[in-house]
Amino acid sequence: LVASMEEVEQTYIMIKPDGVQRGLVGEIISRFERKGFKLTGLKLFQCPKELAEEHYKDLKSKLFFPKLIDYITSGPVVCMAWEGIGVVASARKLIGATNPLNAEPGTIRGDLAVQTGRNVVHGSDSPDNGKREIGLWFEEGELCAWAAVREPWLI
Ligand code: RTP
Repeated sequence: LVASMEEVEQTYIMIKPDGVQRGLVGEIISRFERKGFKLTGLKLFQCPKELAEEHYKDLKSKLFFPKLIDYITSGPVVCMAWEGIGVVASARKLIGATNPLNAEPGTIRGDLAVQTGRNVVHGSDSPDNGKREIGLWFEEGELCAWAAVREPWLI
């Protein structure tokens, strides 16, 4: 029943400024908690422009890049590190398609968003990017490797 360390992944999830402004923080966090993943890092944070640009550096050549940076730095975001078996792909499923109009009902974007440019949440797209992004957004001392005090129904 207990997962081996190789199966356990980390992902970086971020509630974007529209999610914070619209009061969706609790709703979004609770979806990951109820699924059974473990929260290992959490902070409200006003993102500097340089960090937003580094986070989205692969999109630098896109026409929407300046707008994306303005959006992400327009107000505080909620930075989170989540841990669990298959958490990277599973979190992307919980979040839903990038364009909220294509996101299935039941997903965060399917239930709570309309526009790609205001899609309320980010999730890492690979385990390597999960580690990279957690390293980018958190100082080491801000992360907690805690053990759940409960029977291992959920890991
Ligand atoms: P995310 O990184 O936020 O989880 O999103 P994603 O992988 O689903 O999508 P990606 O293509 O990496 O785009 C990153 C974010 O850029 C914004 N975007 N705007 N045409 C547009 O205006 C446009 N396209 C993308 C979205 O906020 C998207 O989540």
